[in-house]
Formats: sequence, structure tokens, C-alpha cells
Amino acid sequence: MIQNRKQTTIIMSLLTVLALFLTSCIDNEKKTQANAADIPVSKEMTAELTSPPNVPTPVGRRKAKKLIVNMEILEQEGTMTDGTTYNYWTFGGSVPGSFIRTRVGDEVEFTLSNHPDNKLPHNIDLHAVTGPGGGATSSFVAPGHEKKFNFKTINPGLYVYHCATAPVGMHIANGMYGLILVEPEGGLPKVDKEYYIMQGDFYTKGENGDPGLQPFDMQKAVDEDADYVVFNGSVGALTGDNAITANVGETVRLYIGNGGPNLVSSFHVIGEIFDKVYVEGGDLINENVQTTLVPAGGAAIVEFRVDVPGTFILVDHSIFRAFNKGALGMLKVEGEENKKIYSGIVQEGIYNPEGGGIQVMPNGNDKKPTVAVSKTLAEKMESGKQVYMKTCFACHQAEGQGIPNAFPPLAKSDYLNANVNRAIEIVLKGKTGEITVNGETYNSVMTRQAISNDEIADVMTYIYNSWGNNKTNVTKSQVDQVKSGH
Ligand code: HEC
Ligand SMILES: [Cu+2]
Repeated sequence: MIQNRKQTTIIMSLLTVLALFLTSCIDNEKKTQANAADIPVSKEMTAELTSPPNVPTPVGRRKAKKLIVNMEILEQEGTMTDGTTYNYWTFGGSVPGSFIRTRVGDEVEFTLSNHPDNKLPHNIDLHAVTGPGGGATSSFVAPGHEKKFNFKTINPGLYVYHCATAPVGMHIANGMYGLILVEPEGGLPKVDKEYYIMQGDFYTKGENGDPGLQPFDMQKAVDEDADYVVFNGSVGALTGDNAITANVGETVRLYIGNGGPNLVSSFHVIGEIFDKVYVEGGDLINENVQTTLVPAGGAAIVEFRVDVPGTFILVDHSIFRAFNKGALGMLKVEGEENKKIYSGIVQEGIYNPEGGGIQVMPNGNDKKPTVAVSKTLAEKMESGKQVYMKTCFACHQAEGQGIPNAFPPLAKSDYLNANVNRAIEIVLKGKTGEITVNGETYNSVMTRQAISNDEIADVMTYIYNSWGNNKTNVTKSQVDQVKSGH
């Protein structure tokens, strides 16, 4: 014990040094935040608020100001997907809510008004706020009232805001979330295009695609069993005519948020690599990233330069959400091809690993004419169904219903029923460019299907005799004729 006295003293003094060191670190930390809190504000301005996918003008070099933010809560019915509506609760009339753009040191005067036609009280918790409830406790407001509170933005970054009124999960599930950006001193580096995209999961009484006004389903929400997972509040909010755009050579910055309430997003752009990701919307910058994780109640900023033209698909790479629940958007890039970066198809040929010589199975009956086999309709339906389930099913789906905004339906398809030869040709040669099926336009790619003319006859017969189509019986000789162009 006694001989340990000296050691104890040494340890004690080491601990003291360590403690001093840690205190000074914390002091420094406090100092930067205190500094931001001390940034003086000059003048007053009203914040520009935008609905998605747009963002307000960059802050740039402007001085810190008293920034007036007026946000109105609206409960309103909107379209979830074709034929399906939902009662959205919104900040500013959109899901996600209006984008708020500030800079570090701004003194925000926030007025939250709850429209008199609304049914419920609401409030707002901004993750950019340092203070109890992120503002929630000061902003609780009944329909037909408004509340005002002030806060100073002391940490730069991209932050989520959301309603925090009980039941919190339900308010978020109904669309009450958005993003607030706090730019650093001097602003973010300049880019050519900026967009606002936020993912959310929705829970409805009916299943995905069930028509009519669909009420919120609390049990499904608790079970995290989402019917819709979407960008910007609805299926197709960022596809077709709603796609975001850029030109070859431009730099694109996406402010990505995830409102949840439950699911995290594996955000990915098919055919692009993020040059930069501001991880979780903070200061840490990662480079050359394929997929970035955006937590529920979190955000990320991604940046990339577009080098080649085409349609780039934005997805949650938990991929069934993209193709079956709606988490799919599009970035359309126009401009010159760059064959050095991407060649497109250079050559297309027959892949024949076993060589041409043994492709015909000898059956000891070589002389038998192949055309002589004539199948009954039932046999063709049987074999056609097999071809369908093997080849077409992945895109056009089990009941031929297709996938909204991606793959057209074959069930009750006016396009299919109007012209048999045209449909055969599509399967023979593939199809690109815009087509309209049952009033919906598709502008996608169906690749040439590598199946025999006999199989094409069977699968087309199967499709024409299923799901309310016009019962055409397609023969192999008809397919042969279309193929030879007569
Ligand atoms: C990889 C996905 C994919 C596969 C596999 C696929 N298709 Fe398609 N199909 C599409 C797309 C996409 C279009 C629309 C093309 C466009 O926008 O120009 C389409 C269009 C069609 C059309 C015309 C539009 C309509 O709805 O009537 C027919 C007919 C069709 N496909 C039949 C088939 C058949 C038969 C098979 C299987 C042998 C098949 N497709 C396999 C994606 C696919
Ligand atoms: Cu609310």
C-alpha cells in the first residue's frame, strides 16, 4: 500500500491533466456554438418558402438576419396514386412541407398558423432548433389560431422538421414533415441545379392500389407494414412529366430527407455515383458513394455531375419499395452523348455457348415436318402461361396489371387489343419511346424477348385470352409473317 503512494500521486496528476484537457475541449466546443449565438443580425427579411421539388434561392454571402417564416397548416385530400386519394396533413399544402432556407446566425421568427377548416391541433419540432421539443412546446396550435416563437440557428446542416402532436406517429404518417437548411457562413458551394426530395411511408386501410379515399391504418403503421413508400408524398410525384431535369455537364445537388415515420431509406440513383455526400446532412463529406442511408427523421445532401444524357432512376434500394410501393423518381438529363463514358449497345449478337451444330436435338425422326403440330387452344394457354411466368411476369405482373409509371398493363389493354401485329412486333423486337395504354403514357424500354416464334404465339394467345382481353388466337405463322415483315 505504502509503496503505491508515489504511483497514486502520478496517476492523480495524470488524471488532472486529462481533466483539464477535456474541459478545454468542451470549452472550445461551447465557444463555437456561443460564437454562432453571438452573430449579430442586421435587418429583417421574409423567408422564401418553396414546395417540393423546388428549393429557395441560395443564401450565398448574405449577412445573418431576422428571418420571418410564416407556415400554414392545411389538412387536405390529395392523390396518392391513380384512383386512390388520401387525407394529407401538410405544412404549407405539400408533402413534404415547404422548404425553409436559412444561414447560421439567423434569428428565425416562426409563425405557425392552423387553418380554421382543419380538424386537429398541431405543432412543429424543427431539428435545427436548440431548445425544448425543437419548438414543439411553444408552437402547439388549435384550428383557427396561430403561434409565434423565435430561435437562433447555431448549427449549420440540413434538418428535418415534423409535427409532434400526439399521436406523433399518426401526424408524421399523414405527411407532416419537411426540411430546413441552415447554410454555413459564406453559403454552400455553387451548383447548377438543386432539388428537394423527401421519402415517406404510408399506411392505408386498403392494399396498395385499392381505389377511393383510403383512411390511415393505425395497426399497419404500428406493424411497420407500409402500403406506399414514396418520394414527395405520392406515387409518380417525380416521374414522367414531374421528373427533375438537368443538362449534361451540370452539377446537381439533392437535398434528401426521410420523414418516415418508420422506414429508413437506402437512397440510390441508378446510373450515377454521388461525387459528394454530406453524411446525415452534417459537416462530414464522403466521396464516390453509390447508396446513402437516410434515417427516419434524418437527411443527407448528395451532389454529382451529370456526364451523359438519359433517364436516371431515383430509388430506395430496398428495391420492392421502388417497384411495388412507389419509391421511384426520375432525373431526365439532356445533352450530347459521351461515348467515352458510356457507349450504349456497341454490338448485339447471338450467344451460343454450345455451338450451332447441336442446337437441333436429334429425335430419330428428322424428316418430320415441324409445322405439322397444331395445338389446341387449351394447350397453347398452358404453354403460354409458362412462358409468361418465366419471361414477362417480372415487369407486367401476375395478373397483367403492370406497375404504374413503369410497366404498362396487359390486362384490358386498349393498346394490345387494337392491333395484334403491332403487339407481336413488340415482343419480337422490343419497344422504346412513348406509348399510351389505357390513357396512361409510358416512356420506357422493353427489351427484345429471346423466345421462339412458337413461344411468342403461345404467350400472346395466353395474354389475349386472359384478364378481359379480346380472345385473339395468335398462330406461329402469324408471328413468322410479322418477323419477315409481310
Ligand atoms: C423488363 C421488363 C419487361 C419485360 C420482361 C416484358 N416487358 Fe412488355 N413492356 C415493357 C415496357 C417498359 C413496355 C412499354 C415500352 C415503352 O414505353 O415504349 C412494354 C410494353 C409491352 C406491350 C405493349 C403495351 C401494352 O401494355 O399493351 C406488350 C404487348 C408487351 N409489352 C408484351 C410483353 C410480353 C408478351 C412479354 C413477355 C414475353 C413482355 N412484354 C416482357 C417491359 C417489359
Ligand atoms: Cu400535426
